[in-house]
Amino acid sequence: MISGKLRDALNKQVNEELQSYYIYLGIAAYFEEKNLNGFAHWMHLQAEEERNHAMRIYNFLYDRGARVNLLPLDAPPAEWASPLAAFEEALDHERKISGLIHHLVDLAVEEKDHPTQAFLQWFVNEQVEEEAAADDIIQQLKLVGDAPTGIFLLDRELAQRQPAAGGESG
Ligand code: OFO
Repeated sequence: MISGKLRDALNKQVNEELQSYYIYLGIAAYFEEKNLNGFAHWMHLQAEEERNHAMRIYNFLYDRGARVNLLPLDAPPAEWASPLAAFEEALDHERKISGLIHHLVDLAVEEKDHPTQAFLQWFVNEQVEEEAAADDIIQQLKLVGDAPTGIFLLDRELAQRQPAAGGESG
């Protein structure tokens, strides 16, 4: 049986993942508005991954005999100064999420909850990939600067992103 402390912290993480979904949906809408359809496609897939992360934790809580309490979400911003600013916000957000995941692992260790520790390892690794992916795009955007041809080519590249395999993974 999962402890009340860990249950509440995982419930909060369901909310954080859904908040991530909402922020990335907001960024996708901003790209859509700018006719950057490849950027929007990339962000839609990222948003979907976040919803899947929330569902992983949701399902885990029920598997452990706990219940899920859904919490309110904040409205994301509607505007960013540039595609670079939007991706920088995404990376800052992922760094915050990594910190929260690490805190959850610490709590699971304190509570001597081995199943939760094992469960969270997937998220620890996923965060490394997510931070690296956002940082990679930020570096490309910095190289391109305001050059329309560079933005156009990057938009085409981001349009190639494929959904993560395996339903709720990724
Ligand atoms: Fe982007 O992170 Fe979920 O966990």
